[in-house]
Amino acid sequence: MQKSFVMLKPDAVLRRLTGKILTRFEERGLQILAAKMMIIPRAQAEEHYAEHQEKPFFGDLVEYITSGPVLAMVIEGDECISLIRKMVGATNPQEADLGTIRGDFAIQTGRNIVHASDSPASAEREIALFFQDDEICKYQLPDQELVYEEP
Ligand code: IDP
Repeated sequence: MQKSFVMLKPDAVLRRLTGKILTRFEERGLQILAAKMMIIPRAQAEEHYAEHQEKPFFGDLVEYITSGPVLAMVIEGDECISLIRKMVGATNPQEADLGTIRGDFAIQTGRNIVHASDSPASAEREIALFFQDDEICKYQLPDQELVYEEP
């Protein structure tokens, strides 16, 4: 089982899309281990996006991500990092396939409504940046043998 850090950005929250997006992850069979609404402190946003520090859009990105509440989550499932990236779609919503979250709900890169870890290393780093260990719930879903061949 793999864990991914997924965050519904302020535009998703303010557009009241959180329920619709969460439903997609749940209906896929994924398990939500942690979820919290928060306004990200500036320093934490800068750390989260540290790899983009030198990019021209870095300032706007930090403004955007700290502009309102986000829903930060830890989601678990088999190979879920790449699976969730596929569900999220391309960074630029204009290039995102229909049926993906960005392809269905967003138009511009700077307002692309959702973040999802792109590798096991970033998932580990991002989860640690947003959650304490005791905020991540350990529990068994009752339908795992229906979702997985070998739960
Ligand atoms: P990702 O979110 O699909 O992993 P990254 O390249 O890691 O994409 O970029 C992080 C975030 O930075 C994007 O989701 C988007 O919000 C923002 N971003 C990336 N490129 C641009 C850009 O060219 N203009 C404005 N914002 C951008």
